[in-house]
Amino acid sequence: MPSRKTHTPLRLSIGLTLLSLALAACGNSAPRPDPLALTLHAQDIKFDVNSLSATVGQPVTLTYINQGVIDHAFIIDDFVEEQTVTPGQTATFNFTPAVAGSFEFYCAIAGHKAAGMTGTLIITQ
Ligand SMILES: [Cu+2]
Repeated sequence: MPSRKTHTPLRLSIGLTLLSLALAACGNSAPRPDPLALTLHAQDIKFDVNSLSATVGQPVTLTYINQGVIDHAFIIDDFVEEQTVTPGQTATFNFTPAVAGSFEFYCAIAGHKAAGMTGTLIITQ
């Protein structure tokens, strides 16, 4: 019957979806903690906070909002790659701290770090 055949692609699609969900579940042998949501506002010329805290092994989602009228950037040396964020733009940085310690974050635009756009990301066990 032609009407039965029209159902087959839908069933196949659902089957593949369930299979991919099952594979995704198998990939995570250890339960991962929920991501930690951090927010940092860049202004002209400062950050709204100069200290951020995170935990080893917990994924971080850092929302970086440029509230200023000039370009700002975000970088943590050897940790988060430099990215310029234009006025009004929001950028999201995802990373998972692997070691404890204090890491400097700053604005990579020339002169901004010296002007005070710097802070510390504190990672604890
Ligand atoms: Cu800046």
